[in-house]
Amino acid sequence: MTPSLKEKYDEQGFVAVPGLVPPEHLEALEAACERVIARTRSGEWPHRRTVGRQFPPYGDGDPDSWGVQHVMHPDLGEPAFARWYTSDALVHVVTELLGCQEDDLQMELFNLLINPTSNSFALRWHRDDVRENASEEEEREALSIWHHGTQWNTALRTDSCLYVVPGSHKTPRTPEQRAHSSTLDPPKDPLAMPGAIQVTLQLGETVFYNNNILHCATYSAKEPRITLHACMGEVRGGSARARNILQHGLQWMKEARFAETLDARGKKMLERIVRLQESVNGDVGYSLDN
Ligand SMILES: O=C(O)CCC(=O)C(=O)O
Repeated sequence: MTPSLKEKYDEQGFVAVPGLVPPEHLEALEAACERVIARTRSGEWPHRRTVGRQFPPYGDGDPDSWGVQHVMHPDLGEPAFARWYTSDALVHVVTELLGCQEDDLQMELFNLLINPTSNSFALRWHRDDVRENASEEEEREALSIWHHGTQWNTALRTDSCLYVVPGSHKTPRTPEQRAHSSTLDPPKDPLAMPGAIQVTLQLGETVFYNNNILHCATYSAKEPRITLHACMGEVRGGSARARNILQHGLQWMKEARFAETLDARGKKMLERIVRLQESVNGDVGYSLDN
């Protein structure tokens, strides 16, 4: 019997799905991406992933960027992003992967991954919410917690930047894998990591992944990258998702003018993340060090 999407996702820690950018969304997304990338590269849009900084806080140290943060922010005035984030096709796959109902979904991050223009860049091997110096036991315990969320990359240009180790969302690193991932430096050859594969996405293809899968990425200044990078969770995740999501700074989502840009489904998803933000006391800190 062919395994379902969810079975593949649960087993491998990732699954690729074609066709989640229907023609009625593609043109508007392409145009919106072009505008926000230009605003980021010109320095006008301050929320960006800076070359030289792998994880939040990204700071402002380098004029070159490898990502545009918060593409649904009302200051960007680009409704195409939220329209797609709340679209039927996407929401149906996410509910299937999470095993939840639409009424459980919470709005989370929506960013854009782009190629730097002057310097190639890479992210080290990491799990998004487990530090690389965690002991085997700490790693085992962290991976046993189901975070009730999924992250995805959707390519608007052919994209071969991401590398993952299939199945590693469930198991601590072997001593050899630990040796390849215990420094803060990006790998010279990602495929030297035991078990690693390169993920290639064609236009419109999406890879959903558990963000605690062991993964890294390389960004060439010569290859155009325009990849929608987002995540969605469900309310059962509660505080287990808080640091991972709120470390990116989502206070702007509480502004009434943001809710006004959303349809009825989006407004309900927004209410759920605002509730999570309000339930968290104090600073959530950061998952990983730069
Ligand atoms: O560039 C990518 O595809 C992966 C990005 C990533 O690993 C991250 O944001 O933690």
